[in-house]
Formats: sequence, structure tokens, C-alpha cells
Amino acid sequence: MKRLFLLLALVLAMPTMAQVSVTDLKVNHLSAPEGLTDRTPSFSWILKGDTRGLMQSAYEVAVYKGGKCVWSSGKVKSENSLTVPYEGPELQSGTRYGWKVRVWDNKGKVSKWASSSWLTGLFSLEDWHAKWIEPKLQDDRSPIMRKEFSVNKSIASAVLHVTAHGLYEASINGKKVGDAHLTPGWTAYNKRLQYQTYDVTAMLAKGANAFGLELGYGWYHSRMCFRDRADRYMYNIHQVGAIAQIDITYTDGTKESITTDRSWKASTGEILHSTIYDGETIDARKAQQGWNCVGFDDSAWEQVAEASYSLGELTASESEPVVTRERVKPVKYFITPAGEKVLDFGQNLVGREVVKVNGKEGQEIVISHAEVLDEKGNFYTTNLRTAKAQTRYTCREGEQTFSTKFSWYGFRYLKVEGIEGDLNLDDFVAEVIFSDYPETGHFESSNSLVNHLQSNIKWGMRGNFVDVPTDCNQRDERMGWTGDAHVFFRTATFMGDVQNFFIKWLKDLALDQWPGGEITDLVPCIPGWMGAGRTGWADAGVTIPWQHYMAYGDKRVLENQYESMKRWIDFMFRNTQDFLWSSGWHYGDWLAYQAENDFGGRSAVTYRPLIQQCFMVHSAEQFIEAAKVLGKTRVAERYAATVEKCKKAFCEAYLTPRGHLVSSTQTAYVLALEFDMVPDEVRPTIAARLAENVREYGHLTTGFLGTPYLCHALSNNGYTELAYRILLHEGYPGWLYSVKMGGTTIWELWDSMKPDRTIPDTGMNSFNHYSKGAVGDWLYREAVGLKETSAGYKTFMVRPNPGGGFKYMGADKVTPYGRAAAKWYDEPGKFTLEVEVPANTTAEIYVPSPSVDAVTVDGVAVTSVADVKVVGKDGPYTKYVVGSGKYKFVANR
Ligand code: RAM
Repeated sequence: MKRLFLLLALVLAMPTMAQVSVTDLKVNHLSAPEGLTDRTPSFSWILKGDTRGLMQSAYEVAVYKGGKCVWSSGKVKSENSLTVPYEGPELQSGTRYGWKVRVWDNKGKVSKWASSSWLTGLFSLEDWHAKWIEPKLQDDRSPIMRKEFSVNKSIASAVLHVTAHGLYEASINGKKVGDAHLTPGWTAYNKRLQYQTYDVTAMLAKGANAFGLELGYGWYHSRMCFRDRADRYMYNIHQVGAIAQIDITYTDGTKESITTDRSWKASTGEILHSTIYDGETIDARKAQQGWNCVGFDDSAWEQVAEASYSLGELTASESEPVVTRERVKPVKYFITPAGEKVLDFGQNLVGREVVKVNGKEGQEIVISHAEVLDEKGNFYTTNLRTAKAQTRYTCREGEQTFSTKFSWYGFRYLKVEGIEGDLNLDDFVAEVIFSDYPETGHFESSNSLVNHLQSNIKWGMRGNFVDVPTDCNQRDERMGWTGDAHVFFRTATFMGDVQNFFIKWLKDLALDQWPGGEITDLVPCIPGWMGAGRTGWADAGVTIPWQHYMAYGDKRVLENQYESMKRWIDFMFRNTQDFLWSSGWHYGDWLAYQAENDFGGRSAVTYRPLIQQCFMVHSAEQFIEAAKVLGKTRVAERYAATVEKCKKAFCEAYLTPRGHLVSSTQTAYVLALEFDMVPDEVRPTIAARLAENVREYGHLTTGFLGTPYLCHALSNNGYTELAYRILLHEGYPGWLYSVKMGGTTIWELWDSMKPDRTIPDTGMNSFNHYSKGAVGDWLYREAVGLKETSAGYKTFMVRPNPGGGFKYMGADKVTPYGRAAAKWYDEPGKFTLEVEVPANTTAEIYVPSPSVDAVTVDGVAVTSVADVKVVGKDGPYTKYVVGSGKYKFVANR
């Protein structure tokens, strides 16, 4: 009986004892990507298992083509699970490769194989057999183009490669290919254009097939940039057009390509006009039903023209596409005092509405978009500036559903004209679109206002990560401002796996960089935009690659960006005089606190050359770290010597003997502290000046450049309570002001809306601008205290900074090694810290407690837990080192 019991216990325990397993297989950080043209792609995976202290000791990777192994790494003794390069024979175009991996843990146990695949793009220009085709356009209508072809043998695989000058939607036999929007995405179009690759094997039929392409104007052909430019051909290079080919491999081994060429026919459909700022005009009566299906009569259609553009601009896309990620229902319908019919979605979002209507032939419906209502409760669009942001739809007879295809909007409210009677909430839904990066981070606390702030940060990120990082996504701007991306990037890396999103963008940044090394204000840069080399904006080109490496642990981003980083540092160094950089025009601490009347001299203006010097040093120091990682020690030493001289020059120029900075602003003190500009012995004085300033104002005064570092500078220098005071300030200026005012995203101005709900018409006022959401980084990495100590969170720490009256606070993040989490509870007499450490990593845990004797783990004295290494006292903390697993530390106080 006893033996039976034992056996049963053993069987029940099996799943948990079950070994280490491997999940989340990725190639170049993407799950089963289609269209990679990296000849040495890199493999990564995540280890899972229940045992504490689980590490990988070895791995084996094998790559297959058509069931045959083309490369095996053999068993490699290594902890590397992030960046294992393919080292097999040359990869072939348009081919699906399978791959599998197994790992050995630190006890020698081996996992089962886990497998995945990827599909290659076109490695060489000769692989392109298609021709660029262009419809002959008379007006603004969106062209539709089609071709039928027949398939007579059985298909082994069919792969579509496609792109457009403008935007495209491809379809086969009446069905849209893939679920992406706004393809081919936005790049520095005058230098490179992405194409996408899709596995369309399952979409083709034996016999006749129809291949359709619908084109929109998109970034390529819309007016872009807030100067009211009429020229539609923004990039002014080519007409709207497309190039596409379906490469078919038959089961008998023969191949055929169905390509765009002169044999295609073109017409126009229901989209009469579609641009980024102004929206879409659709006439359902003009729709040509079944145009992309077999058997459609296209005899009245025109033949397309062929264009012989160089194919050199084509590049495989490597980031996640923009897709519909959420659907939001309206929460309220009401009529404004001005008599407008308005729907409220309860959330400021970026996307488009889908509308169901029982229409009369010729009935015109106009839908306008707004982020806010004015102080009287009326629909407010002044802040959209010249952007019309309207869907104009003309109905056919009967039930119909419509939405835009090539335009999208930033809105919380819709104004609906042209529908009689009351609106029915069920007839409307908003599709939220943004890039398909995995959302990896969460934060929660005992303070509901701060939780709301976190939600606003998340929605601000969603709304502005639409293929490129934009400043805003509603007015006539929506551009890739480098400064905004720079200051928000660290927060973004916690919230999402935005590796590929930024790998793509950084390539454009380097391509748009000026010959002298200046990085442009906008990436992709708008043709004719002359701004470049501005401090805090151009630094995106150094800070983002460096922080990218620290967040995700793949040094290829540093290899790719190294020259670009160096050129920007060289530009600044070259322009110094006696090691001080003060030339050029700069945005400075953009949108810092301004007092309404400044008789008291309270506006926070920071001397711009002082800011320049700080960012120059900070960028140079990150560049030096990058050079070290890449083994360029001589370069690192040389630049370090210059940096020291720049710091000395900073102190001589801007620091008074009694520890004032020439600009006595929060931003000046914050940058001096966080960028390590002053000697150690001066730090306490500078920190005290900062604290004094914060107390005197009772709130923050920082703009774009000081804000991301403000709370860090306080909590890193012994003023954690002041950091919380600033965070929790509910009036203007502060993060919770907009929360209290009902904001559901981050605002561009600290007072985008006044307390009486009037909206200042400053000519620049967005309600969805993520930059000030940069405080998220402080919440996750300092307040909760979950912070990497080496690249990619291979090692990290949990060092909480409790305070501010919070009863609990927690954050979790899927790191490249798996989920890491920390949550603290601050109760009278007791501090609890729950942590989760993923396999193949180790963490340093800091518990606020006077001695290790007061600390338990999972209910037993910490000193008696074998899995926890006690390091000892460290300031107000006691410190421990742990391997993977879940732990609950309790400090009795
Ligand atoms: C405005 C926006 C943007 C900022 C630039 C300098 O257009 O506020 O976010 O980066 O100015």
C-alpha cells in the first residue's frame, strides 16, 4: 500500500519535476518571421522550469529545409539563449526553414526539442522578376489593380513579396493577404523602401486565381509636416505604384513567378481621396464589387504603365507590422450644447472607427474626430490645426459597414453628421491600431491616480508607436521627432518588446544623418526639413542604441549603429571651443514650466549651452560604453579623455564656487547629477540645491529634457520623499494634474487644459504625446526597483524605494529571459517583497531592513534558505543573491 502511495505521489509530481523546457522561440527577435534577409539570423528562446536556480548549461540548435537538416550547432556548452547565430550554408531566397532547439540545465538534464520556422525574403536583386507598375492617374482616387492567372499543378509553396510607393493592400481571390495595415510602413523613402513577404500557399486555388492590389497615398504621397504644404508628393520621387510577385514552387520541383507587369489592369474604386492628415473620402456607390475575384469583367479597365526604377531601394521589412490590436466600444452618446451628435469612447486612442448603417443611396455621412470637448462640452478640433481628420462616406442602398483603409486618427470623440435620429452605440466600434510589438510590462500600486497615470503612459505609447515613434497622432504633424523617442525610450523598453521597432527606425536615423554627423530632428526626415544636430533630439542616435542593448542584450544594434553614434559625438566634439559646446540653435528644455505672469521670475528657463554640454557628455559616455562592448578599447580611452576635459570645462563655465549652477533650475541640477557632470564632493550641494528648488516651487518645473531624470536625481541622492511629492502633486504642473482633469493619455503641455477646462490655443497642443510619460521609467526601475545590472537582464536587481504613502507597488516585465517581477507591501512593522526571477538569470535582492536576522523567506529565516545567498548589509538594505524562482521576503521592523 505504502509503495503504491509512493508511486502515485511520484506520478503526480512528474509534471513539476518535468524538466526544463524551451519556449518563445524567435529568429531575430521575431516569432516565426516571414521575409528575413539576414544571412546570419540569430536564434533566441526562453527556458522554463520549476526548480529554483535553473540555468542553461548547454544548447543545441538545428536548422532544416524541406525536412533535411542543413545545419546543426551540435551541443554547445553555453548559457547563451539570446543571440545564437546561424552558421550554416548560405540561405536561399523565399524559403521556409524549420529550426529546433534543446537545452541542458545546470543539473545536466536535457529538455525536449522545441521547434519553429522562418521564411526568407529575397536575398538578391536578381530574385526580383516583377516590374514596378503605375496606374495612369487622373485624380486623387485610390487605384485598384488586378490580374488573373491559373495554376495547373499542385503547389508546394507560394510566397508573395510586395511593396508600393504609397500604401498597399494585397488580395488573392478576394481575400486580404495578411492582417497588417499601412504597409509597407514608413522609412527614409528617398533611401530605402521596405517590402513584405507573405506565405500565401493556402490562398491559391487550383485553376483560375485573381491577384489584386489596392493603393493608398500614405506617408509617401500625403502632405506631411505642419507647414501647410500643398504638395501631395511629399517625397516627390515616384508616382503611386506597386511591385509584387508570387513565387510558386510546384510539388514536381518546377517554379513560376506571377509578377506585376504591363499585363495588369487598373481602375479606381470607392476611395476617392485618402491622406494622413485629412482622412478618407469613400463613395460606396463607386465600389466595384468582386474586382479582386476570379471572373470579374475588367474589359473597361486601363492597362498599367511599367516603370523601370532601380530595385536597389528595396529592403525586407524587419519590424512588426501595424495591426488592429484592440476594439473599443463607445461608452456614451450625447448631443452637445452646440447640437452636435457625439460618441464618447472613454479612451483617447489611435485607430479608426467601424460603422454599421442602414443607408439610403447617396446619403452622406461625415465623421469628425476629436480628443477632447471644450469647456462648454462642445466638440473641439482646434488642436488638430489644418488636419481635417474626417471620414466622409457616401452610402449605397441598404445595410452596410464602413471604415477607412489608408487613413487613421487620434480620437476619443466622434462627431457624426448625416445619420438621422439618435445614434445606436452598437453600430460603432473603434479599432485601435499600433505596431504589433509584444506588450511586456505592467505596473500597479495602491494609488489609483498613479495607476491611471500608468494607463495613460500605456495608451500614449500605443497611440504613437504606429510603425515609427511619433510625437502625436492626431494633428497635422504625426512625425518621428527624435527628441520624443529619446526621452521616452527607456520607459518604452519596459512596457514593450520594441527591439525590432527601433532597429528599423535607427537604420533610417543613420541614413538620414547629415554628412557632418548631425542627426535630424525627424526620422524619417521630411524632405526639405532643415533641422538637425539639436541637443537632446540628435542624442537619440546614441542613447537609444545604448539603452536598447542594455534592455535587450543584443549587441548587434551597437554594431549597426556604431558609425552613426560616433559621427554624432565627433560632430559635437569638433564644434567645442576649449571643450565647451555652445554653438547652434537648440530646442532646449522644451515646454518647461512657464508661469502665467512671470513678475516673480518663476519660469524655469535653463541656459541652453549648459544643457548642450550635459547631453554631449552623457552621449559620449554611452558611446564609450558601447565602444567597450564592441572591443574598441583604444577608441573608448581616447573619448574618455575628452569627456573628462568637457566635464572640467562644464564646472569652470557653469558651476559657481558655492555650488550653484548658472541656471538655478531643476533641469540644470538634475542633468548635472544624473550625467555625472560635477566632482563627487560637490554632488551633495547640487542635490541639496535641487531639493531646495523643488520645495520652494512645491512642484516640478522641468520640460522635455529634465523630466525623464527628475525623480531619479532626487531618489538617487537621498530625496526619495521629494520624488514622491513631485509624482503625487495633483495640481499644475505635474503628472497627476492631467489625470485629475480626466486625461486618458499623456498630454503635450503640462496644462494642455486649464483647470476651468478651457483649452489654450497655443498652436501646438496635443492630448496624446508620450514624452512626459518618461516618468514610467522611474516608477518601474526605481520606485518598484526592478532594474537590469547587465545587458538584457541576464543579471538584475530588485531594490525598492518605498515611500509616498504607497501601501504596495509592483511591476513585472517579460525580459529576454522570461518574466521578472517585483512587488512590495509597506505595512506598519512589516515590509514584504515578492520577487520572481526567470531561469538563466540571477538577481540581487535588496530588502529594507536593519539586519538579516529580521528577514524571512517564504516564512523561514533567510539565513537558513539554501537558495538564497546572504550578502549582508548595504546602506538601509540587506542584500541577497538568488537564482530563478519565486521568493517572498519579509522584513519585520
Ligand atoms: C513639437 C512637438 C514635438 C517636439 C517638437 C520640438 O512639434 O512638441 O514633440 O519634439 O515640437
